[in-house]
Order: sequence, then C-alpha cells, then structure tokens
Amino acid sequence: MGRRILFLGPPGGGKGTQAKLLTNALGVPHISSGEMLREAIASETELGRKASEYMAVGDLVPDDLVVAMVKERLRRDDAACGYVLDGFPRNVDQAEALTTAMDSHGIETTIVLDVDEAQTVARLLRRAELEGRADDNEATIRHRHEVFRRETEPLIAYYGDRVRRVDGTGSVEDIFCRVISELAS
Ligand code: B4P
Repeated sequence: MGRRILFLGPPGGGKGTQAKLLTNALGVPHISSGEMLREAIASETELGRKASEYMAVGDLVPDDLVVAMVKERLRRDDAACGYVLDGFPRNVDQAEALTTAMDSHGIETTIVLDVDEAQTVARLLRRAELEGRADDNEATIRHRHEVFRRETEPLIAYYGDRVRRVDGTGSVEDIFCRVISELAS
C-alpha cells in the first residue's frame, strides 16, 4: 500500500475525519491545508491575515500562498516516508505545482469520498452548532460546494487511474473500513 495519499471530497465529505484515522494507521503526517490556514489565522500571521478574507466567504485562498505553505510542510523530515494530504491540491494549478515540486514523490493514491450535498450540509450545520467555525453557515457552505464542483472535481480526471472512489456515507468506522479495503486492493 502506498503511503502518499490524497483525500478528495466535498466540504463536509469527511476528508479530515478519515485522513486523521489513516494517518494514525500508516504512521505518516496528516497535512491539512484548511487546518494550517486556520492555525495561521489564529496566530495572526501575515498568511493568516491574507487568507481570512477568502475563507470567511468560502472562496479558495490564492494558489501562491497555499502552494508555498504546503511545499514547506512537505519538505520536513517527517513527510519523507509518506503523507496524507487533505484539502490540497484543490484545483489543477495546485496539482501541477505539487507534481513539479515532488517529482517522483508525488501522490500515489487519491481517495474520493462520495457523499451527496444534502448530507454534507447537514454535517456542517451540526458542526457549526458544536464548534462555531466561521465558514459553517448555510450560504457559505453552498458556495464552498460550488467552488468544489468548479475547481476541485476536475482533479478526479487529473489523477485518473490513481483514483479510488469510496462511498462516504454511513458511520465513520464503516467508511474507514472501505478506505482500507480500497487501499489494500
Ligand atoms: P477545509 O478545512 O479543507 O474545509 P472543507 O473542504 O470545507 O472541508 P471540511 O473540513 O469542512 O469538511 P470535512 O470533509 O473534513 O477548507 C476550508 C477553507 O480553507 C476553504 O473553503 C478555503 O477557503 C481554504 N482552503 C483550504 N485548502 C485550500 C487550498 N488548497 N487552496 C485554497 N484554499 C484552501 O468534514 C468534516 C465534518 O463532517 C465534521 O464535522 C465531521 O464530524 C463530519 N463527519 C465526518 N464523517 C462523518 C460521518 N461519517 N457521519 C457524520 N458526520 C461526519
């Protein structure tokens, strides 16, 4: 089983949840662009100040900022034996930048979590009640889905035969079993 894995899926599709479980199972770092950007906002860095206006309305943060951030993270020693990427790349330009930067250490497998929009919206509205994340309001969630369809879905064709589709509905545990089965097959 390869250890350079990307999770793709709609907002609320469960990428973060499944990526964390897989990270623990494989012993490689979980690299979430969304989490890194939220940390930058919380620490009030220059990157955080620039990113916050885009994230608040559900738009993508400009590619140059995100690509530099993730490339720096991937260069650290703990990612030498693999990584689980979550939220990056998010469009074809970011994917091209990653392919160029990683050369032969690029993504081996892309797991696409299939979940319909109604379910993901319900999940994110529940999270809004529990965690109060700024971009988890219905208008922004709908916009994040539009951005996903326009910008991120084309990555399924980009990664072609490296893609494994997984039914992302049901319990977290059931979905994780499907992910592991796909990676083992
Ligand atoms: P992300 O943090 O990546 O947010 P997201 O795609 O909207 O996914 P999210 O974390 O919400 O959902 P997940 O699938 O993990 O990005 C946020 C913003 O950062 C973007 O809008 C953009 O502005 C910016 N950004 C990030 N990366 C970028 C990039 N590469 N380029 C440019 N901008 C970028 O789902 C988690 C939720 O579902 C949780 O509440 C969880 O508890 C729940 N859940 C999971 N599995 C479940 C299950 N089986 N049943 C029920 N609930 C479940």
